[in-house]
Amino acid sequence: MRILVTGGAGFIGSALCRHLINETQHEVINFDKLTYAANLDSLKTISDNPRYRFVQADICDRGAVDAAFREHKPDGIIHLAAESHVDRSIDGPGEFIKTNVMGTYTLLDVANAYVRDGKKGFRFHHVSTDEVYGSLGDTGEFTEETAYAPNSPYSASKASSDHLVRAWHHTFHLPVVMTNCSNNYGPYHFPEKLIPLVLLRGLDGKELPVYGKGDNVRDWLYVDDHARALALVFEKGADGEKYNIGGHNEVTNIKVVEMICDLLDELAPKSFKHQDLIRFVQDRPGHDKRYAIDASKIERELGWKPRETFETGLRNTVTWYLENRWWWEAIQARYAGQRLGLAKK
Ligand code: NAD
Ligand code: TDX
Repeated sequence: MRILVTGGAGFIGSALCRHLINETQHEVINFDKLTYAANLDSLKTISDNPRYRFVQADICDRGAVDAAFREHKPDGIIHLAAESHVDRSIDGPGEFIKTNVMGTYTLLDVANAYVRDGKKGFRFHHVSTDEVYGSLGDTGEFTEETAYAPNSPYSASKASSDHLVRAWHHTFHLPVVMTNCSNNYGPYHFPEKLIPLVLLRGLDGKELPVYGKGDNVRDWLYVDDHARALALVFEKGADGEKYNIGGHNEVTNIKVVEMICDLLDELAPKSFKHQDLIRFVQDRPGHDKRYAIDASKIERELGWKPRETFETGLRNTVTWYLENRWWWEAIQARYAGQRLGLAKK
């Protein structure tokens, strides 16, 4: 199949493109605007493959989306392009509404016209987040039936896009599948997010910021496990269905940071203990307490299971960053790990 992947130069999108090219026979058209979060270096290993092509364009630009559909005639779309960082959505929500809501609308509208014009077997796979379900207390997990209760501008924009996809399926019978996953981590992760931020600051001997008391819980999913799940849902997911994807790895933020510190002590030892760099800092406004995913539907119906535990995945990740300085040193010129999202004017 020829798949239009939006956001294929981002963290998860690039893992998906690498997976589709290396592990399947699909063709990939990577449609990406190349925002600050994009990195074509993440695609170096596949960019010469004849089954891979790249289009630099904005999903909000209807003319460009139309042209990509006309020229490449995709058999389906896996839509990942988004503004993805919660802290940035606090500082500047506008881009999140534009890309995540209007961009998704534009893709749906073009895809719908394409199907109505006679394209057979097309499917629209929308990639979303567990953050649309809001925040959990000490117990329970998000299922596909959990009511939406987004709390940040980011999660509200993703929830809006989920609703648009649902509506296009219900009203226009556009063939869709949806996935909502928990926090991803792994190689090629932009260092604004907790794990790569702490890893790179730790390597530089800088203070490691933990928001609030560090007792917020995230459910970590190794990015290559996620990429396999996305390909599987695209290929085998039932029309109109939604699948939650998670790695069964609930960990408090302070524990995540301590684990990274211990790995750095082992793999890149310094004269000090990395845990001495930990600092508790002002909390994120509206900080969701806990996320946890019930992934039993995708496991039961499609036979997917994560391969990495948090211990193995985190060790792979730290090792990868230590061996691939070329990738992240180039990014540090654009973003050096400063605090974002304090809602200051
Ligand atoms: P990312 O920020 O690393 O990458 C986003 C990509 O989208 C970038 O390459 C960027 O250039 C591109 N993009 C942004 N605006 C665009 C536009 N208007 N037109 C075309 N391209 C545009 O994001 P990510 O972490 O890889 O997340 C990918 C998707 O998965 C997002 O939809 C996100 O909401 C979702 N998601 C992410 C996580 C996570 O932990 N990272 C968890 C759950 C869901
Ligand atoms: O410096 C930090 N210190 C800190 O304590 C940063 C950057 C984060 N945190 C905390 C906030 C969160 O509780 O760590 C946790 C993880 O933060 P992020 O890496 O920013 O991820 P999160 O806000 O949980 O959102 C991520 O998972 C869901 C992705 O960025 C989203 O795109 C995805 O939908």
